[in-house]
Amino acid sequence: MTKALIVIDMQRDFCPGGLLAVADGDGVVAPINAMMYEYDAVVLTQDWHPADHSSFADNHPGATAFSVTQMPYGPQVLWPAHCVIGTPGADFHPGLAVDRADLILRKGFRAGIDSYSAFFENDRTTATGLTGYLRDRGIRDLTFVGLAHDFCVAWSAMDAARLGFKARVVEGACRAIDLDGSLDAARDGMTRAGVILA
Ligand code: VGL
Ligand code: ZN
Repeated sequence: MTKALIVIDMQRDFCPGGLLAVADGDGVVAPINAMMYEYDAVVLTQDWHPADHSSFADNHPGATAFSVTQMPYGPQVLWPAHCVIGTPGADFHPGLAVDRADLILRKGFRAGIDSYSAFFENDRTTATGLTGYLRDRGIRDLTFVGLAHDFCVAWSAMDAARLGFKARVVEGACRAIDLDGSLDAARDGMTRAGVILA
């Protein structure tokens, strides 16, 4: 079976010193680079938001970061501004072996809707196009790594399993935000969706 490594959001803003830093986020760069050689295809995702993005707390007067608001498509965590298009924080971590990637998929570029998953935006219906790309290449076996374990990695892996891909998360090559038990909840959700946690 053709196998792909899907590297989620390994960007400066999710690493120490970034605007939405995940603890030890940069600690997974070296293991991910090493894993890239074991796959037939490598896909990188890139969180890619306009400055007026509706997931940013700053764009909701009076709201604090990490609170939850109601969006037309459901509940949405309000984040500190991060991965703004064209800023250094949106760049990949400088140590990531970006040249090994076949595809770089950007997500979250619509101001009115966030996109944790690499497959569907947070309304759960707007497709990013990744499903078609993988199916057209005959890729059915997916391994997920990157940031953040409990948000974009988990949502991507759960969607992959629901779409009928073989979906595996290598937890040692992920780091979590862990907001109010979100890592345990994400692990639970992934297991129930049929994702293999390795
Ligand atoms: C992510 C929150 C907001 C992630 C992206 O990559 O997990 N989390 N945007
Ligand atoms: Zn984001």
